[in-house]
Amino acid sequence: MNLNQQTIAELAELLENAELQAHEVVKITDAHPDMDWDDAYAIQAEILRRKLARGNRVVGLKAGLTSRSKMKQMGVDTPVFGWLVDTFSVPDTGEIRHSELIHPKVEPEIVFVMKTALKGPGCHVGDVLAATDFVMPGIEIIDSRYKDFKFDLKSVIADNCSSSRFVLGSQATPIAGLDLRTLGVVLEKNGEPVAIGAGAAVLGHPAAAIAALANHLGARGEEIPAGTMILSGGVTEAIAVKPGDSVLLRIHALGTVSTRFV
Ligand code: 0L1
Ligand code: MG
Repeated sequence: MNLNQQTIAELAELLENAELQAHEVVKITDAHPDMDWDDAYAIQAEILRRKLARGNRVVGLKAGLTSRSKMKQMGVDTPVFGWLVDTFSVPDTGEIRHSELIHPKVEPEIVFVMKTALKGPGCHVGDVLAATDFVMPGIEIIDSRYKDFKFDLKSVIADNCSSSRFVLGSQATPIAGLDLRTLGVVLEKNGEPVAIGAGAAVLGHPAAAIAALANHLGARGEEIPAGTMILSGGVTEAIAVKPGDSVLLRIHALGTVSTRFV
């Protein structure tokens, strides 16, 4: 690590204040070009520590930048990982206050809920399928705290991978007999399809994103606990939304989920 604890705490406070007060900041690597990967995840962990100290609860984990279209959109080439807390959760068909966010975008996700714990290293798609309880459709609302949604990989990891809100569908589907790679995904905005894809867009198989998360945590001596809900990453590029927009996601065999920005 190249940053000291005081700098990590200051950067975590800067980024969390930007989230809570809905304002942009310049990407933190501009002032800290020597920041390394461990520093980035340490800042992310410090933001979570601040939230837990205020009584927030972790309700899930996420993998991000797991599809080629997302990697291309953001100009990066590796997945990233983050956490989700209770205040990010929005009920299916519920409303999201646009003014609480900076420049939100929505992305369609295949969501896993784990039956048993998963621990890397060496975790593979088969391990994930064996450990999965069920899958659901989910809309993730990402809202980078960085100016113009522009960042590098270390800055976005520190910013908890742009996490801000998520909406889960109400249908839980067991994966037996499902090929998650061929599930068709249609994201609609105001009744019009705006992004279309299939599960295989996520690292060839969405379960590969969960395996990558287990291996990432395993390298840190941690695991995915049984019962964890995990967003496996946007199947398509993310779509910007404004107040008044309605968003509906349909995933073949998994059902629908929707939200509205007010
Ligand atoms: O969930 C995601 O794929 C987002 C990861 C962070 C990058 C972004 O803000 O697009
Ligand atoms: Mg996502």
